[in-house]
Amino acid sequence: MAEWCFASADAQRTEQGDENQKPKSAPDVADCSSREFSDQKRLEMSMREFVDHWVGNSSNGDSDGSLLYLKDWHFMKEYPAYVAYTTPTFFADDWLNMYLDSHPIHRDSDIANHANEINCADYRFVYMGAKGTWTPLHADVFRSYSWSANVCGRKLWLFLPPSQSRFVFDRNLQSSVYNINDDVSEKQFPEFNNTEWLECTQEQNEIIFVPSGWYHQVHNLEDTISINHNWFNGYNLHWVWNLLHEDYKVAKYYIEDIRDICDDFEGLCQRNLAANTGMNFYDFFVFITRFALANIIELYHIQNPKESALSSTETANHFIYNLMSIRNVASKMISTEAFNTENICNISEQNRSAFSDIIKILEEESFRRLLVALSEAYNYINRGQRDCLKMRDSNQKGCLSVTCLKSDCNVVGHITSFMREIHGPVDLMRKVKHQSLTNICIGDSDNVLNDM
Ligand SMILES: O=C(O)CCC(=O)C(=O)O
Ligand SMILES: [Fe+2]
Repeated sequence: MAEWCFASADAQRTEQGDENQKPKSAPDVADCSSREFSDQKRLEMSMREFVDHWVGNSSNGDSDGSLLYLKDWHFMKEYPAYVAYTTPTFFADDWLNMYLDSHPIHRDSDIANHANEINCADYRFVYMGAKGTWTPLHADVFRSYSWSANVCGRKLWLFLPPSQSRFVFDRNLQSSVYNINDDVSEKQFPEFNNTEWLECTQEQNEIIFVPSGWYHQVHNLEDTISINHNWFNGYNLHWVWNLLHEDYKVAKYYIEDIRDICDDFEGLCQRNLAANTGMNFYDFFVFITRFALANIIELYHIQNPKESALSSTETANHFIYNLMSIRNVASKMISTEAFNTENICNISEQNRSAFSDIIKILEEESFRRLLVALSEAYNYINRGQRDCLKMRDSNQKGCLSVTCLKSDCNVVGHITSFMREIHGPVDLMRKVKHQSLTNICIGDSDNVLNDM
């Protein structure tokens, strides 16, 4: 069970991403020597103040003792024209950042307005910290994967496999250990002694991959600058769902006693879930519906070699796997109270309109951008960057996908022949299984699904 803190300053991207609310001039600076709730204390300062502090501390050799760590700087978002780096191929299948480049994470106005900047955030960061700065024990936001590249400096990473996560929690599964190097109280964390840590030093120019759900603590062994991304895709989508589901149960538990006096109990649970976890069930459902559509379109184009610039069974299998992963998650959503008949009827218009009318979605500019991004990512993954750029230049007419070379492509007709409206996870699950997806996938895909 994840830590749950309604009003905590748990602003780091472990759970919430509240740091994204800060304007450009106020980066997220952690004071590594002070704890605030389950995270390090955050300080208000400008980038210049941060750099002056760093340079001052190292040049006069007379440190003022504070260890300031600039975290979660949305460098790519702030300086898109600078193109400091391109995402390494292994990490390019990044649904999270692709989506946030074209879509808001929340649709409900009360959540979206409340956290406007979270709503158009990304999860591509720069971290900068002097020797001795560190990040407390955590598992990453949405239980995403993360990768981290050291531009300069060195980091020490301590990892705990998910099978041992429970050992860092207290008896009530309410709070987790903050610093594994502290004298951890056996009374509070009775199983901590059972943990077995994997240790790894990351040198300059090296990249670390953090798998979903692995708790980790990180120390800068030298002055270090790194690039850090969080992302998820068809391979770890179930981790995202499992976290949302766990956090949802906690959200409900906390307000169960006011259920009877609440006009919209489910709505309140979902608002609290979005505030705590960064996304709620409806946000996630919109997300997976759109990725289902995008993957169906890509699959349609790749199935017929005459219509496809990329004809590869491997790539087709990738799209099929993605679709089965989405279907698998949709099948788990069905049994939650949030998607029972009554609550489905109460879903806000903003959310409903974002997943229900397929033709409308296909016409949206934001969906088109998502599709182009997905298509480019797979081109990049499959063919390498040079070919990918060539593909981009030959952008298509008359078709939704950049991978399609036919001007009279009928992908919209194909989709709407079996999928016009989506009312909830049941529809999504059924339609993703529809025979029309592909002639080859259904037999295989059921096996894939059984293995998931
Ligand atoms: O580099 C750090 O201090 C923390 C990085 C981290 O937690 C991550 O990339 O997931
Ligand atoms: Fe992390």
